[in-house]
Amino acid sequence: MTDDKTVHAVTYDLLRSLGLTTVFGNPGSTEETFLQDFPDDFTYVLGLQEASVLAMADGFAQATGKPALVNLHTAAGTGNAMGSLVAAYRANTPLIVTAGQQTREMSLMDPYLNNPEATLMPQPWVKWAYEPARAEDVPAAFMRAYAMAMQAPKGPVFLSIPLDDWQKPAKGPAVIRTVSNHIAPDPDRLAAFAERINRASNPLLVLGPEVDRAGGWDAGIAFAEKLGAPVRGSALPDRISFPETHRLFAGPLPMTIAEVNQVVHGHDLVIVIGAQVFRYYPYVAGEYLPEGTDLLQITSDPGMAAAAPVGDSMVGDVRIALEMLVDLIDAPVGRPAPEPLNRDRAVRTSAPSDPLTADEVYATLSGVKPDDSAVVMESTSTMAELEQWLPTTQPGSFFATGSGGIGWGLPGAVGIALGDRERGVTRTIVATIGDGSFQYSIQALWTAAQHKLPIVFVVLRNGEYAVLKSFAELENTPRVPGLELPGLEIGSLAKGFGCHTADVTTTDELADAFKTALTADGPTVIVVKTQPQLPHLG
Ligand SMILES: Cc1ncc(C[n+]2csc(CCOP(=O)(O)OP(=O)(O)O)c2C)c(N)n1
Ligand SMILES: [Mg+2]
Repeated sequence: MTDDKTVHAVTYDLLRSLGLTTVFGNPGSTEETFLQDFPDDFTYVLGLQEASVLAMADGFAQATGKPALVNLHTAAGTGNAMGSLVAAYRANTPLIVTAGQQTREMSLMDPYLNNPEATLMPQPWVKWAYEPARAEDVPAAFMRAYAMAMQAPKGPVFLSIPLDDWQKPAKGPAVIRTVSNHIAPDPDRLAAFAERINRASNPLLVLGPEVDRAGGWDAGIAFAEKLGAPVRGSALPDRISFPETHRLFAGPLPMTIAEVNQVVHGHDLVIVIGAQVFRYYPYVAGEYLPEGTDLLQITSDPGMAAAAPVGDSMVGDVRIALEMLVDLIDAPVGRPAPEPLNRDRAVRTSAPSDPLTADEVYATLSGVKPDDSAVVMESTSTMAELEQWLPTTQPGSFFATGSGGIGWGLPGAVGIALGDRERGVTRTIVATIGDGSFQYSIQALWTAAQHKLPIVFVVLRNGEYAVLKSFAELENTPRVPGLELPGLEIGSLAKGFGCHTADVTTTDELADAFKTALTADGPTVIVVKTQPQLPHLG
């Protein structure tokens, strides 16, 4: 069969069939051959720096639950995107990341803009990196990339494409294939796990980020309610998977080996579903589990199953596992209901502080935030206050960096808002971000303004990297330089990118500015002056 279509035409046909019609990018000369004659049914979302481009695509993919396509400028653009790529990899976000490459004709001479090691560069933060051996292989390479990105554990993949490939003749139409995206757990092992769960007298359930990502929110609730056990979330969650106002919710797990040990003490079984065992951060030594506590883990990620230092693991899709398990466990008789979580919401009779505390900021937001709005969190020293005042109650409504790298929240919020628009959902995104974290990918504000996205950024202007001061105490490292942030006019920056802005210092001003932002046509950046405070780390 002959076909005179180009690689360009065949690849766009394939992308269209796969639903990959939104391209997040920042263009260069090595990408223009891909972008030429950009079809009307495709959308190009321009980001002004690649850290933003990639994190916006991540947010978009997370909101839509589908993979997203990214186009970067050869080595330099890939380099700028790397930090965001780490976050996408850690959050298991399926992304097809492409970068232009210099002309094959000149490759041997290492011309200007060439990336001689294009497939090494994004490693190890992609599941697969490939530069097609021949131009004709480009469409099939995209198909393979898509299949790789979507198989569990999902994640980013990378294609480097020489700029002269696009106009070459294709070898016929693209082959469109499907692969499994959800793998059920081994039924025998699941039955054995169920038996151990049924034998437990005082189990603790941990539902991690993977549950929400897998669409397992309702299955998690059904399982927890039948089990009648307290439910903890992961420490430092990138997604929240269980209603934090539910009577069984017992709070997130702490961040250290020693404290997790204390929290699980007295439980004869910890059932960890969709989470790492465990997400530790500061090193505070201890035993992983107390004497007499057993652990079961279910995750779709074989690497995470292998990495757990204790307990027995099973690999499989966590939504499927929860739905199968609920029928295999017995409702216990006479298990006492767990103590309801004490939310320490002090009733304030005195005037608010000056500057405001984080507690006062979130308390104020809790009075004005719409119930159906989503939260993007990147205010590193105020996580506990956020959880107190703005608990997550719905699926797909809490997002944070998957890697611990800051600079994800701002562009992530932009991508989530774009993803909501794509799937026909109207809701406000409330992005609470530290004055330090706000700077890393700040140019995503421009994309938010251009697309008139319904985002309210609340920037906590405490004038420093507060959490790092806590770390300096914990690590006993006095006189660390570089922790102060004077002289940043964040409102002016946001205005320069085309956002509405407000600078506030009181709770009334904050509430008013927030209400105005809810009716604004486009994003608003509210900068609220706050007191630095030292969070508890471990
Ligand atoms: C890309 C990246 N660079 C540096 C860090 C180290 N880091 C962690 S928290 C933090 C400070 C964040 O400050 P801010 O957003 O103002 O929040 P605060 O702690 O003041 O609440 C820094 C620099 C990081 N996590 N990621
Ligand atoms: Mg700060």
